[in-house]
Amino acid sequence: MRLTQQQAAEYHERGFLMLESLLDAQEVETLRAAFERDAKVPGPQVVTEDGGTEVRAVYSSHQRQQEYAGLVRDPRILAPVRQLLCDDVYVYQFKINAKPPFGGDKWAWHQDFLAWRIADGLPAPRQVNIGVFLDDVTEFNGPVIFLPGSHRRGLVREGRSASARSEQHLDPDDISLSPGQLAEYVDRHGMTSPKGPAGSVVLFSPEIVHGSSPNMSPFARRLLIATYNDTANLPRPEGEPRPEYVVCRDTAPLRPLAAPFSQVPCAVAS
Ligand code: HL5
Ligand code: SIN
Ligand code: MN
Repeated sequence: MRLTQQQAAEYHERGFLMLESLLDAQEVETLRAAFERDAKVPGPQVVTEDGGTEVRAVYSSHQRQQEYAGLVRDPRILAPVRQLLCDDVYVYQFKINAKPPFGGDKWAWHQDFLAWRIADGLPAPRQVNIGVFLDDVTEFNGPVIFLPGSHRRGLVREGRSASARSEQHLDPDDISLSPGQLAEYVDRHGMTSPKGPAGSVVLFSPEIVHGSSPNMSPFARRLLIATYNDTANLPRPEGEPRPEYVVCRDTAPLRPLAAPFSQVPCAVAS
């Protein structure tokens, strides 16, 4: 379950690391079915595409679906995260970005940590994101694009824009890099988009510049993103904290399951 020294070095150097086909086809099926169920649960945790009814994102499914409660504690995922960050981590945020066929919109160029510093008073970028491919990710269905090494230059931008695209969460549109900033960053770092079969997992830094294009293909691109935070780095919101679906309140350190989530049932916490 441990990353090799070379893999850990690659994560720190490039700001992301791809683990191809970490989960098997049966597990992917289980996770997709759980998403289909969870996307039907009404509530503010479901974000729809602008002017439509299609699902753009669903938050905090790990609090409602046992497959996801298990997945975030799965040793194949939690062990590498603890290795890269520290032993005591919890899930700060959990979302599935659905990017439906023929119209899943873009996710603007941004750095996650800026969002969490502004919105939640998160002290330090002591997080690791995991992106789990629930569909095959190709050049056609809007893969996430990373600027390798951009996480090592701190935050590019300061604040958020005056108008909010969504009230439910902070959409990357509100904190996106300007065209000039992006051009300079791409000139220096280039762009790359990890692609691979469903069940692949990409670990990525909260400071790496990333974004993705709209999906004009007939294929969905459901991407699960769980963000782990160091338990010694709890958010300190200035005013009212954001809702629990977007900033998880259970900050108890997670312990890895004894076996893959598909082999050990894991009760949902709440
Ligand atoms: N939607 C997230 C939030 O916390 C922020 C984005 O990719 C993470 C920028 O509201
Ligand atoms: C995000 O960074 O939250 C969105 C990335 C994506 O789903 O393409
Ligand atoms: Mn992001």
